[in-house]
Amino acid sequence: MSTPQNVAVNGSRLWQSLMDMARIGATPKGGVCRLALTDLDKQSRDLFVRWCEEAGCTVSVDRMGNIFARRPGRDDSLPPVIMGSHLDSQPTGGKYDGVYGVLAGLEVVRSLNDMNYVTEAPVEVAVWTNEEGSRFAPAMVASGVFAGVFDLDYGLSRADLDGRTMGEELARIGYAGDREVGGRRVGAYFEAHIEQGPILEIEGKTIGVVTDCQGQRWYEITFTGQEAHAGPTPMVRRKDALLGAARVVDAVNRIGMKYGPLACATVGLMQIHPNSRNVIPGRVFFTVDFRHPDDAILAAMDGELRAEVERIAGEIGLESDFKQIWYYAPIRFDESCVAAVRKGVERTGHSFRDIVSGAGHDACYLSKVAPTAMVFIPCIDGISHNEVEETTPEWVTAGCEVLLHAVLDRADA
Ligand code: HGY
Ligand code: MN
Ligand code: MN
Ligand code: MN
Repeated sequence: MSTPQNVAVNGSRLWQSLMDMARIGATPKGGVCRLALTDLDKQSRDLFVRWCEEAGCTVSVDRMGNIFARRPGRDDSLPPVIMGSHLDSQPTGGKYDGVYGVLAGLEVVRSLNDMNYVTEAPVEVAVWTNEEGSRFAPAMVASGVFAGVFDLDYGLSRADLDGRTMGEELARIGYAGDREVGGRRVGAYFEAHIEQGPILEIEGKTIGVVTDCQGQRWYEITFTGQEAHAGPTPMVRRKDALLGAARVVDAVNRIGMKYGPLACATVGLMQIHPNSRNVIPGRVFFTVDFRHPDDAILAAMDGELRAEVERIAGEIGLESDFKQIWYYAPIRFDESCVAAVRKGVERTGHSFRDIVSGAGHDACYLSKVAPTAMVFIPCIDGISHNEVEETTPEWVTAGCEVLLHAVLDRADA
């Protein structure tokens, strides 16, 4: 099937949709706070569904709240080519993380409508629930259920720090769908996303052809010592849980630096109990996020962390509860889909480079059930997971053009 001639996307329409969506959960510094399954997430979902129905799609929701907007193909029995990403954000998130992939997918549908072009296979735009893993851990849990990595009960039982589960919150916001999660054939999956790092911008490249995604390990650690009075308690008699956590934070950084420059090691969340100025902390809960593109190095980092946690807890006399709550190995994306992205780059003439994704994406799990690839565009100063996250209308348009060509290549294969 030959690709239609006048293939184009409407970049200003896409940019306007991004700005309209960014009003939902807008923060004073120009970012968004739309945590998964909050009322603001619901508002963004409702807006997306309305736009898709206006574009002639039929919309369905599965039991993990994943949304699928379907545009029929000439042969509707073929497995769909799906584009997608996520609408949930970090607490101090940006306007483009996730949203760009969702709305670039919608722009592809709108552009196919403008061209009056019907692809051979159906195309769908997907919104995956809780990609960020900020409110509910782990990240990417709903695309993980879709890919059969997690079972449905596990997904629905993920709870936030207040004990509210994803199942309860999906029902509360009206997105506990009736469709089974996954278990269906997908022709191909493409995710457009901002790079969330500095490489493309530094090298002056417009498109990142994403060949791989690094692996991750997430941990939850609880140190328990003894609350005591900050005044009369001698230093040598203390069981200070926060001292232990602080030493592990330093150890995490040392492990990251040791295995750098590709290693990433972060402590991002910490709860101190009782969190009072004049009480020696008796209990501290904190998280560790390790990443590396080489699984063996990720395993070595894991081993060093476990040894350090045990040593530090022993030195201070703390009880330690150490859990690895999430792991996925580095991902290599599908050759035929990466080739489709390359074709999009050739046809549009945009500058490009191959790139490994530092961030995790729903595409990592979709790659287990469908040929999958990603398209990156630069973001200003490589900053993301920050309210100042920014990109340009030119880059947004370029990435969507490449996405359109890649989708046509697979949907008309
Ligand atoms: O953490 C990540 O890589 C993604 O933003 N959830
Ligand atoms: Mn994202
Ligand atoms: Mn993110
Ligand atoms: Mn993602």
